[in-house]
Amino acid sequence: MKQSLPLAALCAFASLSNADITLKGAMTAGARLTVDGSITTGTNLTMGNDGIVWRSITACQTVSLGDRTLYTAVHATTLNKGSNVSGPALDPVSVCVAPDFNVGPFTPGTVGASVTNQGRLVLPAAARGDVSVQNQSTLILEPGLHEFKSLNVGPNCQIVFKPGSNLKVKGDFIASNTLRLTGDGAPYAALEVGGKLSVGTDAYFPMALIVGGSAAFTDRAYIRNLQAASLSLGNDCYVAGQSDIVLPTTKVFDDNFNTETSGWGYLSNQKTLTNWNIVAGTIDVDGYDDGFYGLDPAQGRMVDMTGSDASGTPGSISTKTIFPAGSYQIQFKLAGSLRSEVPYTYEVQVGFGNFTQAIGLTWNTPATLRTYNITLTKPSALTFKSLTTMGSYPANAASLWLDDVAVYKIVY
Ligand SMILES: [Ca+2]
Ligand SMILES: [Ca+2]
Repeated sequence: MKQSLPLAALCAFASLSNADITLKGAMTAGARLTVDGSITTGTNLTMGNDGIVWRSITACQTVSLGDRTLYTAVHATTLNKGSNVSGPALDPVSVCVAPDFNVGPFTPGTVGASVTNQGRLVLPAAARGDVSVQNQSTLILEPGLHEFKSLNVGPNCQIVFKPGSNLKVKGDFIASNTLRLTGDGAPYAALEVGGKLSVGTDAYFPMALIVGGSAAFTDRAYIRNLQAASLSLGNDCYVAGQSDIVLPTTKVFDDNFNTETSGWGYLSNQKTLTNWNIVAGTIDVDGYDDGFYGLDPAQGRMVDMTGSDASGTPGSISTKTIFPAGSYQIQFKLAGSLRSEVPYTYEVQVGFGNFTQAIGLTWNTPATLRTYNITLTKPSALTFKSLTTMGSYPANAASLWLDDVAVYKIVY
């Protein structure tokens, strides 16, 4: 018997399975951009430091990558790289065809709609004029095609897409900070903008997006598949893809500290660890299971980066493993001191080859995973060093908690 998938299901799959950026013109991005898929631009591409592009970069002109960028392939006329950039040599293109795609047609209406401050409006699918959504408001789109002449959105708003709802904006779509496109239909919705798209910080756009004009997102945008005339991204943006993309990495180091028993116990002042040398001061290993009330049971045991002696010498640890030169991704979790009796901000520095990064966290910050991409130019250990020296006990016997340290070798 022959089976067929409904078209809607096919389209939904297509919109979820790509995390690609396709531009007729240029793209610029700030620091720490992650793209799960590929980037294709008709002219130049410029990325800031610490970016990752998991699939290929294709540009009809120059590609400029900041320090410590990771990429898997670049096809362009010219490749400029910052320091410690990981990836294969430029694969030059001599003839390049700029991407092309069509937006519209659009058939908006003339009667607009507006949601006033802190309001909530449910809109049936229809052709409309200019639509505005003011501060802290919610616009709910019923199933069907919504066609607006333009769309303006104030800060801290959300647009809820019911399943089967799609949105076309003939003119510009302008939004302030913290706009979330949510609802069960959002990941599957088609969103088209004929004019320009300009969005503030902390945008969440989980659907495929087509923009006839320029697209601009400020810091911390989350977007999926995007086609536009050109694109500008701030810092810390993420172009998300399907969850099953296999990262080109091999795990070469992994330590969750859960089996540490040497000197085990509440306030242990430990001087040895299985996989690490303690190169300055002392550290503590504690967990919820020894009665350390602030810790998350799910983390098992963790390392407090400063021991418990009243001298308060900040701890410093270094992997016994020396990693050969090459490209790596390191991951680890850091939490605040989690001790309300010492409610301070502590700072820990991670070091790997020429790379160092100081991280300061307030006392009540939960354990958060951090990821960095680093190229070693010479064999190196991974180090964590407590930077904070506090005046007197017990404040000088606390630091950040370290857990779940992993090192991945990048494999091309
Ligand atoms: Ca642990
Ligand atoms: Ca301590």
